[in-house]
Amino acid sequence: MSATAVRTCPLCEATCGLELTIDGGRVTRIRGDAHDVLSRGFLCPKGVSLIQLHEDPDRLRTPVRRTAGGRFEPCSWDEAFALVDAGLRGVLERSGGDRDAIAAYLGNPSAHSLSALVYGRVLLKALGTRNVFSAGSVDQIPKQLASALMFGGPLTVAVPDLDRTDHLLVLGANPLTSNGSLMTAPDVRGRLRRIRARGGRVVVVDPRRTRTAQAADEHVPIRPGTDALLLMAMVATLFEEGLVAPGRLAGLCDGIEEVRALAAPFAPERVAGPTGIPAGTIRRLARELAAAPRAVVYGRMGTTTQAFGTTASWLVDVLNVLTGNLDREGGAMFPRPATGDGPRRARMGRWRSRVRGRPEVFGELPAACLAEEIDTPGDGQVRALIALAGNPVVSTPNARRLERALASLDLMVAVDLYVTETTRHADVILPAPSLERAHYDLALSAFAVRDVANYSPPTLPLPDGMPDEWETLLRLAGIAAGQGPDPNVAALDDLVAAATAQRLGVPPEALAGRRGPERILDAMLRAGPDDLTLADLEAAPHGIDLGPLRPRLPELLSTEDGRIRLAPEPLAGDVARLRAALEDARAGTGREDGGLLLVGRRDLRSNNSWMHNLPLLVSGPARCTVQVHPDDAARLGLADGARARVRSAVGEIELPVEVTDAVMAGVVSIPHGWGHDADGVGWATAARHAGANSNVLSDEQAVEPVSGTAILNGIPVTLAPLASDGARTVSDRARRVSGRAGTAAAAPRPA
Ligand SMILES: Nc1nc2c(c(=O)[nH]1)N[C@H]1C(S)=C(S)[C@@H](COP(=O)(O)OP(=O)(O)OC[C@H]3O[C@@H](n4cnc5c(=O)[nH]c(N)nc54)[C@H](O)[C@@H]3O)O[C@H]1N2
Ligand SMILES: Nc1nc2c(c(=O)[nH]1)N[C@H]1C(S)=C(S)[C@@H](COP(=O)(O)OP(=O)(O)OC[C@H]3O[C@@H](n4cnc5c(=O)[nH]c(N)nc54)[C@H](O)[C@@H]3O)O[C@H]1N2
Ligand code: SF4
Ligand SMILES: [Mo]
Repeated sequence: MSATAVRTCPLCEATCGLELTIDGGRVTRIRGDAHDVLSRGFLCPKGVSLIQLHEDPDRLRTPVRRTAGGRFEPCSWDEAFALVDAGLRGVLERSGGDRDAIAAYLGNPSAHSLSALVYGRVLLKALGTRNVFSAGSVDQIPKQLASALMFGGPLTVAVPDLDRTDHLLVLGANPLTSNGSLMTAPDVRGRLRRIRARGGRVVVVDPRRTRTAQAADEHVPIRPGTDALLLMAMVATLFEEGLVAPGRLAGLCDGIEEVRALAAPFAPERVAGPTGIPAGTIRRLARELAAAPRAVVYGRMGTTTQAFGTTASWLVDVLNVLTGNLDREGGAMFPRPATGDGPRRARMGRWRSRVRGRPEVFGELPAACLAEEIDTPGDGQVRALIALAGNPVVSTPNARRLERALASLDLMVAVDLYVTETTRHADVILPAPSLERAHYDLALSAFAVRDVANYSPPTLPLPDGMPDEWETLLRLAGIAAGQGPDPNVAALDDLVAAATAQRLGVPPEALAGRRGPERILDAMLRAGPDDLTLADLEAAPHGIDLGPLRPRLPELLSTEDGRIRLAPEPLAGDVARLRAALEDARAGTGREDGGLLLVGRRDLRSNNSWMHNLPLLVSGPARCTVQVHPDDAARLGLADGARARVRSAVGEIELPVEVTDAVMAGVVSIPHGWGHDADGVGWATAARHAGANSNVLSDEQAVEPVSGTAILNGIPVTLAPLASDGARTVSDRARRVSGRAGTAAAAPRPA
């Protein structure tokens, strides 16, 4: 007898509803849930691959520990936690109780996990370290920071009201491939098609002709890292041509005149050369934006992880404000999550990183600083790392340095599904369940293009003896708090729940009978704006539609004076740096050296670093290639399909060339998340499709100064053909990689 279950896909920000067929305790089929209130049946190939993920023989199902021989072997949960307890005690003893000796890194999947969102925070608090790092500082922090400076809260991020806009200007985002980011919107293709069908216009600014650019009315190629120049020139055009019309926002805004003055030096004619966009096009883009009845500017990875990431993110919303499109239907709007708005005040600058002196932002330090905090001796040196759902060796800059640093740690504990490029350095890896857990998008519902609430219960029962991820995190928290290897997890959970209920003003009796993240979620829903309860969501397996986005200003503003700051410090102050960059570019620091600028890209059948072990997703031609424009290929003697060496200031990698005019001349593109040929990685399939790690090329010293976010787009590189005798074949590499966890050789580590 087969049964069906529905659950939300946890893999990307689109949060598609899935319908799973279950036969004899196994998931036998996955398709889109036609009744899901947001995704309406849409899904991508990754959603289907959850079956392979669940059944992947390489996925860890028991804890593993490193042996004296440098291999991983399975161990019991009690043994694993005892190792963690002893390890942490040792590190703290040697550091004289300095808790900064323990660092934590939180990876991307923790933003999709109810357990991690609720109990990750508890663990961080118990660790008591200021050395907290996350994938946010190789991703969206510039957008959050710009939003916080303008509107007050770290989560007060405006998202495009895709379903009602008449004009969408996209910069540095490829939602037809990524399925959207800081914009939870399943089926972006359909939503863009509908914009055009209602007479609207879609324009994409990107150095590559992406799938999104192909589906748009217009593609505007831009030289990497110059979006802030383009956006400033558009702002200058609006002022110059009398097109500034903030409407009702005028009375809520400070700094409009300051913005006029800041933008004045960036006339379209001056930025045309550096951006590669003709002045006439820039003026037209500004006029079209101003003229559209309802318009919105949206920027993502290409605008955040670059040299002017926070500036560009700020200017996106400056344009939305100046054209009267912020906080109005069809413009850039603020969702209203059913679980409440989260923290009102953004906190930053309370402490600095030990080595480089970078200020914390929202409680974390830049991931680009992690390696130096480990490998630089002195007081406060990091000696232990807890890595939760992250693969920083592949996803953060200067991978080689970070690898060496990880290998030198006294203790590394990972909570992860696999032995990865990162977790192979761990002493203990604690696995997490896959489909055997509950799901609610606590984080992503704050970025959805429509307000929805959708809870999924566990699809399958937990295997015998396997704790849920929240229990693992709480147990780690108890250990970190000094309660020994076997703290009372249920009692800790009661404490967390009681504190949450009190903070939210929810009577604890109302939550009786629940535990874990469900109890906390229930409390948040009850305290939220829609007066929902978890029982309401349980009764609505396809989700509850809470309607289209609605205006939320000024109520949502949490700046000190409750007004929008259009020209906040330190962004206004940093415009001097942008002016200097403009002067440099105009003086022609060109790329006559044959140098090229490297940008990233994503592929529909990939998800950062960790889905390359699923045959369904890696079949077909190799996708980790360096894309090169035909003119550059001809000039450098690079043939399509031949291997090339790509070199940057900090490293070099080798990979196949893909000659294509989809990238503009002077730009090359390599996807991140690859390079699975390291010894001891427990990914047999991924090792056969290893690719190369693009973050060997990114420079950990190159961070965007305002936010500390790594510059991952616009990296200067050179390319050279690889003499064929120097090239190792993919299968040579695969042979060096031993199979799965349990037998995989662990990374060598100095004594
Ligand atoms: N050059 C370059 N670098 C980039 C980017 C880029 O565009 N270019 N993009 C950046 C971005 S946007 C991001 S978000 C980061 C991602 O950076 P990371 O988050 O560090 O890396 P991921 O590849 O997402 O690795 C996630 C890990 O979590 C594990 N995992 C998956 N699900 C679970 C779970 O439920 N529980 C636990 N405990 N573990 C789980 C996986 O096995 C994997 O090891 O990469 C960044 N790096
Ligand atoms: N299939 C798939 N989906 C994913 C992921 C994945 O790895 N694979 N990762 C998920 C994650 S963690 C995230 S954060 C999102 C990211 O979602 P997106 O930001 O939509 O995805 P990217 O493909 O990184 O798009 C960035 C675009 O910026 C362009 N670009 C590079 N430099 C510049 C520049 O200087 N200026 C401009 N204007 N453009 C530039 C690149 O060519 C690229 O097309 O995707 C999520 N979804
Ligand atoms: S688009 Fe994202 S959420 Fe939807 S099925 Fe694909 S991976 Fe899952
Ligand atoms: Mo991301």
